[in-house]
Amino acid sequence: MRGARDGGPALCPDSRDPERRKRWAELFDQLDTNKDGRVDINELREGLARSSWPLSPQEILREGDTDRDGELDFEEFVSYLQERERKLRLMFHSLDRNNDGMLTTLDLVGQYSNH
Ligand SMILES: [Ca+2]
Ligand SMILES: [Ca+2]
Repeated sequence: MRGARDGGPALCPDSRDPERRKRWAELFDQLDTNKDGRVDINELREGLARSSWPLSPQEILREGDTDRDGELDFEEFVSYLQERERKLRLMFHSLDRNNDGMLTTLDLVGQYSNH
């Protein structure tokens, strides 16, 4: 049975970066307003409206919803962010020319939604 548990999304034990993972879990938790462990398009829309991300919920679902059930579960959400961060990290290195680390990839997540 899925979706009947309470509590937040489970953390993956093989995570290489627990801190980042924790941040993502918090973000997911904020988006998942009805706490069913999934983020649907309405929750995405509301969450994006509260944040400064210039992304459309349709776009996030199209890229992130790998099993096409119309919702993001936590793993899909994390995969989406990881893929996004991977791309952004490449961009980051070109932006952060003096390598002082003052740009954060999460800051950039919302700023480059080019397809
Ligand atoms: Ca939900
Ligand atoms: Ca899904």
